[in-house]
Amino acid sequence: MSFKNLLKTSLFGFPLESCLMNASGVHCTTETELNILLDTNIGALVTKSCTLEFREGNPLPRYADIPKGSINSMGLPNNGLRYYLNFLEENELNNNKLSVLSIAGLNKNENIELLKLANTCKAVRIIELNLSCPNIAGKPQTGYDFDASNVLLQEAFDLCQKPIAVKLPPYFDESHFESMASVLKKFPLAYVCCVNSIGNALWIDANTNSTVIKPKSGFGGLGGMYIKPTALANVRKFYTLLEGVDIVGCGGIQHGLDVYEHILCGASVVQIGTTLWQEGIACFERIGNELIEIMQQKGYTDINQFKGKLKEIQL
Ligand code: RRO
Repeated sequence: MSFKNLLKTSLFGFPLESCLMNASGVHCTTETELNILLDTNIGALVTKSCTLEFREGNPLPRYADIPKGSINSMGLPNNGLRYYLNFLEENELNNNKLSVLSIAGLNKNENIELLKLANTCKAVRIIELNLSCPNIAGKPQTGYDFDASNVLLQEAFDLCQKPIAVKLPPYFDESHFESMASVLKKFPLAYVCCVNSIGNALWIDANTNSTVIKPKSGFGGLGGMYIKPTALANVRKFYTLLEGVDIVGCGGIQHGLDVYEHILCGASVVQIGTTLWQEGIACFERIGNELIEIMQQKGYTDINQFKGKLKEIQL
């Protein structure tokens, strides 16, 4: 057996060669970037969240590396739905990866239009509905409004026969985990991805007394190591509250050990954002090998042997 087999998993019944994939927004906006991902040792890929039409996004600089992560206020720059449907159609038959379409309408009506169009495209296998873009001035994140999430999901499942997944913002309060879980339980979701960046963070450069990104007065989504504990808590909470639903972990994955911890909390697959941005596609091979080494040390031959098996400390 090849060691690579250790990374095998499945997502909504789709068998995947690896539990690693990109996070939407990183290395997936252009066809060139997406084609490179197709040639990479990952199990699935997801396209940049899209709107109906091309969007330029927010003014530059809108992304900054910071000591243990990143801050961004990209503002949903994307090439429009048709572009990503074309990519999926062109690659429908010639790849062995699950390609996921991410959508992020600026309002409910746009999300409904996106879903209607995606529903008619044979090449769309899973739609990741982004309920958590933190970077559009004046547009609150749908995932923080439980009633609006419920209404949107109800309409989405009424009109769309394709499998639908959600990308959630991070939650920080017990009651919010429960409120969102009670909404999500009503729908046969393909997966739940926890978490998007922590919105509206502010990183400053004290040398210049200024913000490090320009749009939204320097406020943006925080990613990287800063958010791993929050991401793990969200993965764990939704794994336990939504029994049987696949959880995709995202947040703070830099090493194989971070993937191991996400899986221990219940993730079936993990998405890598900041590290992919900073290191490029080589991160998948490195992180995969690090995870294999941990699994071998612990005697695991399959991620299902430790998935969700986090224990409470015993004194
Ligand atoms: O494009 C963005 O500003 C963005 C999006 Br859509 C998202 O979902 N998460 C993020 O950190 N940035």
